[in-house]
Amino acid sequence: MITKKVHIIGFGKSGTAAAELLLANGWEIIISDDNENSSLLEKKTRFESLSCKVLLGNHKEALREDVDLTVVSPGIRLDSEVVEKRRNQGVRLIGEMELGWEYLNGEVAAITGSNGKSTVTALLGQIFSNTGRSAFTAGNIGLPVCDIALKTDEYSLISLEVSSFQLMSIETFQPHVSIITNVTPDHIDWHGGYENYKRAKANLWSNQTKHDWIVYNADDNVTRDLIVTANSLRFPFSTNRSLHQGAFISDDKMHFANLPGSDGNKNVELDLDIVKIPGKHNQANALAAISAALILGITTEVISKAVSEFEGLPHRLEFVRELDGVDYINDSKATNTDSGRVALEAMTKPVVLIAGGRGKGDGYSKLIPTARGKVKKLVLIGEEARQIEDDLGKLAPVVHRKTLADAINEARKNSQDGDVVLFSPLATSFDMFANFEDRGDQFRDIVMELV
Ligand code: UMA
Ligand code: ADP
Repeated sequence: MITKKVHIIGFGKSGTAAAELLLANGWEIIISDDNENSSLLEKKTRFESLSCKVLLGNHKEALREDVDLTVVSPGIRLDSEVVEKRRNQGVRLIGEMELGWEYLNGEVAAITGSNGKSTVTALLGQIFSNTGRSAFTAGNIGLPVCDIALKTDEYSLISLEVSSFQLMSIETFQPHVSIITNVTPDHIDWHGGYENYKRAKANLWSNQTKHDWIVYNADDNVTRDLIVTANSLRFPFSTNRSLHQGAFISDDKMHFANLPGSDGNKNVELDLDIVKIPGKHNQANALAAISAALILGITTEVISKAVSEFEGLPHRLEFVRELDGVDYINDSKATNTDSGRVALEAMTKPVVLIAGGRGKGDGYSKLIPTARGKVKKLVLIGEEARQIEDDLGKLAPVVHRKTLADAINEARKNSQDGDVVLFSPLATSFDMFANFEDRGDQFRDIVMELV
């Protein structure tokens, strides 16, 4: 057997999982990473003992190796020098998602969108788990697809979150059901414009055929325009209006009209109150996940039980505690304006909003109609504090604070019985924290320590 050689770019979660998968399949592995920190050095030792070549600090030396394949981690730009060089060498270049796909078995439902991806992926994953079949929840939600690929078989059910970054480097990836939750400006800086971002999202269904399905948000004009390119069968969902074929809400019920079945189309109804996660946006998320499950033939009994047991993910409108009659809510995953908008829509009490972080370049004025009359005080932190004040400062008094702890204390001082302190940052965490989980964990810890 001729051994094939691969260059894996990036030694994070994706690169590590890709290396393990290809090692198990007899490939010779070269991994490179721009960084050289202690956790990478530790991993380097482990992988070198498995005969991999690990080159840290830059990609230069790795580029001297002739290889048959290059696997790119999603965080590596496709216009970066290392990727350009491999492309110019004529080496096949794929992302980790594509690699995992090529080894994956079973039925795949893949979820993308600007917001709601992880919630829909987790909910659908919970439904899949309740079927008793081998079930996996993976992808951008935190578990690389290469980590699960070799564990799947033809009966597996896989709920896969796919980011716009991952969608830039697929080739043959073809989920049987694709779901798109919504499209609003996000990662604009990364993609170099909204059009490029939308084009990346549309790759989700680029290989689907008329035997596959696309479940999409009919309430979102941008999504509706985008899915016109899909060859797949369409199943829209809406929280605003009835649909001839699709999922919608009416009379406190979720309706799934004209679902495909082996003996003709059928209708299914489920009580809306089985959805425990708050806000209208989460009703939309539930419609999306349930539609995919029904298309895949999962019974309403299994679905109802899983949905009613699903309490949502941490850091997404997570209720932390009540103190002095004030609710404290951790929405650290709200890293863009639209996720902040739905958070405010879901609030029924006056809001002291803690926001700020690293901006993504899309501005905050879109929040004005929802925030007007609801936000009573803005407590701002991080790099975007000035920009948020410029865009929203007319709505409510503004105060700036340097640390999250000071911001929480300020919010407490400005809130009273019947209010809510909402931490929806509207921006990423990377200016002050390791990631959104770290930011949300710190918020929760500080709030729990308030006396
Ligand atoms: N690196 C370089 N050069 C670069 C950039 C990065 O060498 O120019 C190296 C870093 O030093 C690091 C490694 O690449 O060692 C990190 O690779 P990565 O950024 O691709 O991250 P992974 O650890 O592989 O995690 C990725 C996703 N990260 C990104 O897309 C940025 C994770 O999504 C995902 O959970 C994981 O794969 C498993 O599939 C995170 C994310 O922030 C949560 N996603 C974005 C989002 O949700 O908005 C898209
Ligand atoms: P993603 O994985 O796309 O970032 P999450 O489910 O993790 O989505 O939610 C991210 C943020 O967006 C959270 O603040 C959450 O409250 C909000 N959110 C969840 N679902 C939706 C939706 N359908 N539309 C808009 N915002 C949403």
